[in-house]
Amino acid sequence: MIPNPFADSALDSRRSFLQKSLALTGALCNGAVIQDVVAAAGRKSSRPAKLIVRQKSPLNAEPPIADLIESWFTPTPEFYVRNHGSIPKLAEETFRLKIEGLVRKPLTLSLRELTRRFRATAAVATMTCAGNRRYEHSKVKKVGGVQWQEGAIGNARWQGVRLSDVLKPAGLKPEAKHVWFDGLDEIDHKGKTISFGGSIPLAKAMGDSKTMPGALLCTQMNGKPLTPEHGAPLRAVVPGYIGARSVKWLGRIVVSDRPSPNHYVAGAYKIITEGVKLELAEAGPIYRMPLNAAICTPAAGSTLKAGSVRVSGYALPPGRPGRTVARVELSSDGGRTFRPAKITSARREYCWVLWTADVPVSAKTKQFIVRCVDSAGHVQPQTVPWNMKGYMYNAWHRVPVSVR
Ligand SMILES: Nc1nc2c(c(=O)[nH]1)N[C@H]1C(S)=C(S)[C@@H](COP(=O)(O)O)O[C@H]1N2
Ligand SMILES: [Mo]
Repeated sequence: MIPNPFADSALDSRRSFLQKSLALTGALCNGAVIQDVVAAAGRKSSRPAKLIVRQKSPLNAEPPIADLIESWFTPTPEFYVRNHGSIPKLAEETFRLKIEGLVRKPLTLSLRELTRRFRATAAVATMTCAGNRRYEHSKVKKVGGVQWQEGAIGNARWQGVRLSDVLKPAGLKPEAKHVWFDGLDEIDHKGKTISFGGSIPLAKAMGDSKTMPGALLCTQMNGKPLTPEHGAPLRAVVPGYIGARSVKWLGRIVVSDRPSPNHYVAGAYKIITEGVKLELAEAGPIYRMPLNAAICTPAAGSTLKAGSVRVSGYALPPGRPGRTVARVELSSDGGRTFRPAKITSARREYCWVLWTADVPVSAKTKQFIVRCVDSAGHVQPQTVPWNMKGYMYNAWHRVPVSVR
């Protein structure tokens, strides 16, 4: 049995999260770390975290969005959980990571070997599910899968080792082009038991940006060992890519000349509209997360007083190297005019920003709309085409309100 992480006192776990984070500040003389910890400590409320369970088994849950934007770092108890199967309980002592495929020297590493042999690395990155905001696709025509609202997203400090450092001693063969990740969870799929797999191009695995270390093999999240539901004892974290590529309970890495044949690479996480075999064969896997933004307060359906209203939310840059969020804009007149919001957090590659805007409202105001623009001038789309699996919904986010 896995203890329910949401049942115990989240307040205590938040306290110890902050204590551990502060201990970490003492240990590392790194300006970025100190700033991040200050940002985490600046969290406004100590309300116990409660995730909204969208599915009990397998467990799929997202935080209420008003809580989500209380801090730039998402405390682990408030971080969405996305599982395709049961949460495996893996003993640290017997856990082994295998590295095979197009390598000169296949490796089998214990957790100890992994963390002792390779240099410790940390990165802050936002994780988001390709199905975040999926329920909006369902408004057009019902799509399958967990009906996520805007909460299948979170920002965390991930600690572990660089995948590139681990691949070096294994010795890459010249044909190597892709890296597969295999999870140790067991998933019922059409009467068979399969594992959850991911796949990323080798160039992404080795590092694609000036500021980020490429893919990580993580043992910690927010300064504490990974919890079972977030992949303990080891998970991949691929900054900038959809969450599905950050395989939890990582047991095997395979270097290959092609993407993984695992169902979650070859058969799911593709943009399709008909679901026929040819369409699936033609569509490539989704890798990067899309430019996106959402209003988190006020809640949809709120009744507001005429005057000025504080609107707040998050915005996410697309998962391309070097891209950040340049502007966030709000409209209260149905999208005719937009005003800039104030970005209140750090702006980093592969990380969300938090923002607020004071917006004048009158009896005529029917909704707020947010859209954002990235540092290359790309504007979040007004609408997006429907797709069968409800992936990558990133149209302007509209929140209906009434004003008295
Ligand atoms: N082994 C395994 N890894 C997995 C999954 C899974 O079901 N099994 N879900 C993936 C998906 S779709 C997402 S969005 C992220 C979510 O990570 P989290 O639950 O830590 O938020 O994990 C990914 N890694
Ligand atoms: Mo996901």
